[in-house]
Amino acid sequence: MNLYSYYRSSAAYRVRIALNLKGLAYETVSVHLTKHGGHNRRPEYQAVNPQMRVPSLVTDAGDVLIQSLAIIEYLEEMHSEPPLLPKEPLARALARALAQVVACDIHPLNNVGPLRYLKRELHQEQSAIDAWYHHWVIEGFTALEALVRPGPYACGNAVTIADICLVPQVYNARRLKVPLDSFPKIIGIDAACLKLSAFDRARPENQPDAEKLDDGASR
Ligand SMILES: N[C@@H](CCC(=O)N[C@@H](CS)C(=O)NCC(=O)O)C(=O)O
Repeated sequence: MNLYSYYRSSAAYRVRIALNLKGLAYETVSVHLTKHGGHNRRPEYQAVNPQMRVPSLVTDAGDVLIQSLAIIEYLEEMHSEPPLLPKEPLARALARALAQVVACDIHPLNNVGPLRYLKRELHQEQSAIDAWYHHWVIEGFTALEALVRPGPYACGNAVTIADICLVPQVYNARRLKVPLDSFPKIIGIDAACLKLSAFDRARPENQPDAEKLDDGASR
């Protein structure tokens, strides 16, 4: 399989974790999101994913999947072990809900496109954009801190899709210097997950396209 990814993309980071947890081999195809206005905007990538975002996963049969949560659910349906969703329906709903707090409510507001729009079209100062970023992370994390189960993971003693979404969002929050002292449970879950090789290998700094530069331009 080929994963169109960018080392710092938290949506791609989610899929890397899921692939690693499932023990599925894949090749990284790097799509730089900031160089030359974003290589994701090139026609060759638009032909892969008309939405021009990462991640996209191309299966061995050549099928293209987009949207990290849809890709993760596809992997779950094709490769049941280890499960990324609890068996019991209420617990499954909670795992999906926690994942969606990150993927549907925090991340879209702090994504590359909206932040660029605030800067370039609405002419906001960087300090206002940073305040916006911090606000939505803190609001979402406050809810998650109340919702997570006694650890070590977000839904108890097994890793789920909730952890897969949470860890990349914590990475982004740290990179953008959001104060996390009020979220001890989230910090504990992040630390427990990062002890697992599947999470560690998916970290941005462990990707083939990792860069040292941090221009704050891509989330
Ligand atoms: N909801 C999508 C979000 C994908 C997404 O927005 N990816 C960002 C990077 S984290 C991206 O490719 N942005 C490029 C752009 O907006 O130009 C998912 O979960 O896959």
